[in-house]
Parts: sequence; C-alpha cells; structure tokens
Amino acid sequence: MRTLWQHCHAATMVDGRYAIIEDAAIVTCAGLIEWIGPRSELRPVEAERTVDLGYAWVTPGLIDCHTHAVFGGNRSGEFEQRLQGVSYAEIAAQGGGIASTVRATRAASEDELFASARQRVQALMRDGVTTLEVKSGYGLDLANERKMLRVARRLADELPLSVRATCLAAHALPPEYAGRADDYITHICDEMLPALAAEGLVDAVDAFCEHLAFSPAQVERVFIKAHELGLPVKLHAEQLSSLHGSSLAARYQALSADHLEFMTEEDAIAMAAAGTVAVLLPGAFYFLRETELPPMEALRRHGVNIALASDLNPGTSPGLSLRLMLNMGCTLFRMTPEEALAGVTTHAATALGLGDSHGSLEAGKVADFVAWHIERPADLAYWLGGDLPKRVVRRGHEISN
Ligand code: DI6
Ligand code: FE
Repeated sequence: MRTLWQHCHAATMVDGRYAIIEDAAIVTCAGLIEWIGPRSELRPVEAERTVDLGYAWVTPGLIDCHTHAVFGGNRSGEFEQRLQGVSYAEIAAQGGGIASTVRATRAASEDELFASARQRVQALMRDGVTTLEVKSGYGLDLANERKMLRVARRLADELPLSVRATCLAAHALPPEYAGRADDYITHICDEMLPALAAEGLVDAVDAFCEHLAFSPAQVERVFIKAHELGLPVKLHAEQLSSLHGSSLAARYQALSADHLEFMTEEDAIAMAAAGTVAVLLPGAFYFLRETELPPMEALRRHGVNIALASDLNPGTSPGLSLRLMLNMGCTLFRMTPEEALAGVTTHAATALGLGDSHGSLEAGKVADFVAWHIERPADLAYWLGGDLPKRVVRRGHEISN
C-alpha cells in the first residue's frame, strides 16, 4: 500500500545531520520510503492513503544499539549497597554483580524471561524506539545463552520492532569455570558460538574487556572465532580502565566499541580508520557515578561516529528511556542535541550493521519514523524522559503505543 504522509517537518538525519525539510511530504510503499522532500516538489502520486501529521516533526525511528534487556531478577539491593559506599567492583568480587543476575537468569524459564523483557522493551518503544539490540551474557552456558537469544528473537516476532541479537557469552566468568578463564574462552569458541550461530540466533558477537572480565588476548580469541563464523564483532571497552580494547576492536573491524570513558587518542585514531562506531552509554556513567568522561574532543577531531544507547541492564543502567539518554549525553558528555539525535538514529544503525537500511529518512530506506508533536528537534533531548505525544510508523504502518 502506498501512503502519503504530509503536513510535517522532517529532520532527515542523513549523514547524521538534522538536514531539515520544512513542510515535508513522505511517500512510503512496501515498507520503504519511496520519496521524501518538500511538499511543494511532490509530483502527483497515486496513494491509497493520505495521512495529515498536523505539522509534527518527523525523525527516523529511534535505535537503541546497546541493551541487555533480557535478564532475570533485578539488583535494586545492590543499588542500595552502592549508595552506602560499596563499589561495583567490590560487589562483583563478593559474588554479586553480573553473577547474581546470572543465577536469576538461569533460574528463569524462557517464558518468564520473555514476559519481563517485553515490559522493558515496551517502555523503550513508548519512547519511539523501532529497532533494538539485545545481548545475551547472563546465561554463560550453552543452554542459557540460547534461552536468552531465543527470547531476543521472540521479541521481534511478537512486537512491532526490529531486534538484533548479540552473543555476549564472554561477559563474565561463570562459576563452573572459576579460575579457568582461558578454558571458558575455549568453550565459547569451540562449543557455544558455533552452535548458536548454526541455529541462526546470533547477528554479532560481543565481549567485556576489563580487569574484572576478560583480557584483550582472550577477547581476541573470541573475535577470531566470530570472524571464522562470518559474524561481526563489538566490544565493551575502556569502561573502568584502559586496556586498549577499542584499538583491538578496530583491528577486527568491529561495528562498535562501547562505553569508552578511559579510551586514548590512539584508540580514537584506530576506530576512525576502521569505521568503528563509538557507542557512549551515559546511563551507566550516571548510575555508577563515574567521573572519567569519554574523550569527546578526540572522538570529534578524528571523525569517529558517535552513537548513544541505554545499556539497559539490571546492574549499571536500569534505563527504560532512550530519550533520557539523549539528555544525559548532552548534559553529562556535552554532546549537542543534534549529535545526540544522530547517536540514536544514523550512527546507531551503523553500530548494528544496519547503516544501509535504517537510521535516516531517505528514499530506499526502511519506513521507520516517528512524528513528534514538539516545537523543534532539540526538544527530544531537552525533556527528561516522559511520554511525548507522537505517532510511530514502522515499515510504513502506524503502530499504537
Ligand atoms: N558493562 C556494563 O555496563 C554491563 N555489562 C558490561 O559489560 C553491566 C552488566 C551488569 O552489571 O549486569
Ligand atoms: Fe553493556
């Protein structure tokens, strides 16, 4: 069905810029954008349907390119501990942290994980999210990583949104492998990744490169296996210390390196050369009350594309609003509202390997967009969360929210 959407303004986000079209018209057909431009230049079209958007501002559908939305339990007790002065690393060393979510996730059935993840994902969707990444990484054995990734696939089957599933088996050391990290990496490479990839459950492979997780040498083994299986890689890097994981990620043409507070200028140069997107996660920075800022100037100077994401997870970023992350990206990291919006559209798409099909409003791209009843695009980064009035269109069809 061909639809003409008119009486709107558009921030197309082509090349990551607002690139504003005032009084725009958008023609969608078969789930794609067929034409977009000023209404005055629209040639007569045979549209089955014409929709008046009431001079709303249209942006691409928002893309949350880094979430751990599938997990059992929650960690508000640890939040209370941390407020009493216990650090994230200390909690992890006492068997809490990621390990406690692993226990809860292993104990949960697939249906239970789906039900809780669906609620969280629906909260993100109420914020205009039409594409989402979901990582595994709280199962840490074949059966439980499979269970998580199956829930990620099911979210896409049952909700009107696109989901990319990332295998993060190298997130933490499972208790069965205590003191044997290299053996766990071998298990990931020889058993888990080949099986999960063969089942079609994996779109990308991620790892956590940190003193309290895995070393660059261990991460590299995972990357080599991922490439053997034809899968792109991503990396949690430089969140709590500098191990140059982001340079390692760039050497493996990673789609993204994420967190990056402790990255160096050399890391930025390597990422720019490889086209690896910097995914910044201000929710985790805020929630852990970190003080080391990502090197924004170095990222800009070297032309690294910057994305923003929720990092939705129970330990470091229980963030259910991607627009709140826009505000935090601006307030905490000094991004401009334009950079922040590019970070959840154009560059987020690239961070998921979807840059050719998603993330901007242009002919040929998937017709995922949001018509916001706001005064200017910067309003999206201005309001602190909340449910802004809007209409959400996915693959050319309006979805209710
Ligand atoms: N970095 C993070 O912020 C999350 N994972 C990671 O590698 C935290 C996950 C958690 O604490 O449950
Ligand atoms: Fe994360």
